[in-house]
Amino acid sequence: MALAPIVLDSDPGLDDAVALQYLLGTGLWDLKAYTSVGGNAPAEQTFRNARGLARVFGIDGDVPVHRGSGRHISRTEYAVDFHGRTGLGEETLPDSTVPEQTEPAPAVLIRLSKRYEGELTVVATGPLTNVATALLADPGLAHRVRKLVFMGGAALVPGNVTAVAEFNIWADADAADIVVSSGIPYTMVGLDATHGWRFGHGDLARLEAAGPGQELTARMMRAYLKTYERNKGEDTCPLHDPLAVGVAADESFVSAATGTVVVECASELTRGKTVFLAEDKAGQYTYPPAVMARTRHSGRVALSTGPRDFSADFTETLLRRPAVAWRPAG
Ligand SMILES: [Ca+2]
Repeated sequence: MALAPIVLDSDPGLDDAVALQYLLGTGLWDLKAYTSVGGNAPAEQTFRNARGLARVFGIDGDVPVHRGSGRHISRTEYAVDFHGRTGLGEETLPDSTVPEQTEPAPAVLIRLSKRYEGELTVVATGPLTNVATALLADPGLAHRVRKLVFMGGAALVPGNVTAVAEFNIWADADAADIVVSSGIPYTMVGLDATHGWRFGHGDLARLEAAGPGQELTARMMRAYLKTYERNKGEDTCPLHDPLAVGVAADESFVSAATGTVVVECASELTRGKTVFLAEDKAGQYTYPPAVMARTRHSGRVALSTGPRDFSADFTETLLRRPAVAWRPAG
């Protein structure tokens, strides 16, 4: 069976890094491009990280890595320090062995959506800057993509960067709102579901016992666990970005509902909040016509964990796809 074409658009980022490893480990996808976007680290750093990850996971000869938009659409400043000094904890990876691609990520999305019209899946695990930039340049993209699955948002639960907003959406709220109002078929995998699938010290011990090919992954997951322990007092960490990749292949990792997402962009207080208008509660509230018009486009929204165990699948899948042997310099 031919593998399904996919683009992974991410802001690596510790959980982005293992989302890539997980994607490769599933054996389900033909990764056509790996595109970067500013988020967990500045745009240039996430591009460096993406090139390094392509190298250490042994795909840099096959999968082009493209630099994303340098500027977010929302003109907001934000600071990030959650993912460590380089965005990958303390890891500085060896650079890719291939020359830099010159085609920017939004152009790649447009080109691949034409080449694989009706087939292409896009998974976005950072701010939606690249996807929105592509949609502004070519609104037809929305109707050529088979599905967009993005990690972001908080439908019915509190946020993680403000009381109501999740980081990826908050970091470029206008981009997110452009995407969910574009007509693109989307699945939102936000904190409602990602906080339910966790990675713990038992899972880490399995990676640590798996030999040199999992050393980098184990170090990154140890750093990620430490971040959650230090910042939130939790002894496990959520599998945010990997879950979006999982859901792209199998929605049963989450329980989802159909409805419309509207992103708050104007308010200083609630910027980045993803307001979820559930289809089955459509008659319950009254909104102004401009908001009601938004319900013309609906998507799937993960509201909790699903019947299939993602935590178990995640670690099993990583163990099937070790990094290539390399050592940090020094
Ligand atoms: Ca991310």
